[in-house]
Order: sequence, then C-alpha cells, then structure tokens
Amino acid sequence: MAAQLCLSQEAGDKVITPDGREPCARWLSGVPGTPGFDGIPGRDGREGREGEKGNDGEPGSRGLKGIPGELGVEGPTGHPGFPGNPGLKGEKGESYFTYHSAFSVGLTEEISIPDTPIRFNKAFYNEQHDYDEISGKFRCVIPGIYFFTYHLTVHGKQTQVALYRNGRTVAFTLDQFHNGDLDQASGGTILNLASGDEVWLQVYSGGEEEFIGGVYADITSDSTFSGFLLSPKLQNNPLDNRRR
Ligand SMILES: [Ca+2]
Repeated sequence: MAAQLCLSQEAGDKVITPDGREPCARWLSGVPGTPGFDGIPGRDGREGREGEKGNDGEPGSRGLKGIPGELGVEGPTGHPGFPGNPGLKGEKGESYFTYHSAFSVGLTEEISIPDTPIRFNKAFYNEQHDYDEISGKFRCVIPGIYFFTYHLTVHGKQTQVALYRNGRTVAFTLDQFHNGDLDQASGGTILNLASGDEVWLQVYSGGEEEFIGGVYADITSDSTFSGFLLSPKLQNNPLDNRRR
C-alpha cells in the first residue's frame, strides 16, 4: 500500500533512487494532509503598562445629616435695646383737690385775756367750719399737712403770742411795744396733723405780767388767723407711691 502511494506521488516527475533503509524513499511525494485541528488556547499574556490618569468623576450625592454638636459657651451681653412704647393711659384716679380744709378769721375788737385761745369771731372764710368760733380752735378733720399763719395788730403793751397744738406750744411771736405805736406780730408754721388734732392761737404770759398785752383790731387794722390743708394723707395716695 505504501509502495503504491509512493509511485502515484512520483508519477510524471522524477525517479527516486530506492533505499533499503527508507521503504518509501524511492516513492513519489504524497498528497498534503488535511490541516490539523486548532490547538488549545494559549496562556494569558503579561499585564500591560499602566494607562494615563482618567478625568475626575461626577460629584457624589449629598451625605446624611450629621449629629448636632455640643452647646457652645454663652456669648457676651448685648447692647441695651431701644425704649419701649409709652404705656396705655391709666384709669382716672381720685381727685387730689376734692379735699378742702381752710379758714381765715379775724378779730372785731381788742382782746387781752392771756393763756386762753383767742376767739376770732370775724370769718373771712370758714366754709368747712373746721375753725370753731366759739372755742377759738381749729379742729382737724382731714389728716394731712397744714399751713397756719397769723398777722396780729398789737396795741398798748408788749405782747407775746403762741401757736398751740393740743395744749402744747409750737411757735412764739414777741412784739416789744413802744407807746404810741401800733405794732404787728406775725408768725406761721407747717404742721402734720392727725384727725382730731386742735390748733389755736393765744396770748402767752408765761406767768410774766409784762407779756400780757393787747391783740388789737379796729376798722383800719385787722388781726387775722388763717390755716389750710396743703396735702391730705389719703389711705391710697398715689403720691405716696411715687415717693418710694
Ligand atoms: Ca414792736
């Protein structure tokens, strides 16, 4: 069979010298075989070189809200604010001038009885009748601060008069009289009176005969005694609150 193949291959070409060691040496060349099957895949090649740096990527999405931090240190005191608006108008209060107490009285004739209240029997004003013309005493009805004043005409003798409060002297006025003169003796004071307190004027002798004089009055010269309430002491006096 092999000899036949050798002959067919060499037919028409050249004759090959037979060789005993090569059974087919003297035969003609054979027909090329069919291509072999594909081999198994080779191994992976070596890693290539590092490529160039790529472009920056898009920003990632917003992360979750973090945990609140600790409370900081208290800051310094701020500047004072602007003044506020004026408050609403208050309700109408008790009138301060509804409390009246005033008197102004005078003499109609000369009196010279010492150490007894001078009874002024001519009233210039005594609407509240807080001055009693019978006793000659002012009697306090509205507690508060009062002002008293007197302007006396003196005639005949040296005269000392005293303002009394509840039987005790408060103020003195002395007039040293000279014959032929017509003198004036004046005085005044402010007193804080409680309801029921009495104030009056009287000639003060002090046991001295020389001081027993004449408080005088005629149609041209008056002797007057006046007093009035300056400030009542109310239970709920708004002015008291203002003073605090
Ligand atoms: Ca005098």
